[in-house]
Amino acid sequence: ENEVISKKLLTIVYVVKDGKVLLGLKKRGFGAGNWNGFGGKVETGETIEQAARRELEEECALTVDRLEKIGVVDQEFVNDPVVLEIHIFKADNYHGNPAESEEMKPKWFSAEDIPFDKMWADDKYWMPYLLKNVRFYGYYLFEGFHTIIKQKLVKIDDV
Ligand code: 6OG
Repeated sequence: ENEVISKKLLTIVYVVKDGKVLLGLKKRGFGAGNWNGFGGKVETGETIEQAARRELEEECALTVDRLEKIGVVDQEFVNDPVVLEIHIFKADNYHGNPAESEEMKPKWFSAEDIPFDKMWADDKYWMPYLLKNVRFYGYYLFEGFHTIIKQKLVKIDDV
């Protein structure tokens, strides 16, 4: 019997400059109260990278020249047929000043001070890869919003 699933495409952008990572405190919606990169859903008619740039600008008013695709994470929740396919980008450059939006309150963190206890539980596993420019694929099955019950993380040549 075939299992019916639906995939949702999402983006996140991490701006990393002078050894610091820009994160935003999510003020509402999915993952509210967590620190995260800037991103959201890919809309019909746009590419994944266009969505990443749009969400970055909407959520913290920054634009970037170069955006590097660094990882993909599939996230599933127990008893939920929806798979979130999250495309993770890194930028080493930006224009503008990080500004608070309705969705996110931005703040720079040094690599040693990344607040993993207030982030999605998988981020601590792959963030070291992102910081070292190692491309990766991750799979995380969540029970609720905090507990990972199955996981996989591999380095890959291309994303
Ligand atoms: P909206 O529905 O608010 O977009 N997201 C995750 N981010 C990280 N770092 N780890 C996760 O664990 C995540 N699961 C989802 C993707 C939701 C935002 O939340 C991100 C989007 O940027 C697997 O538009």
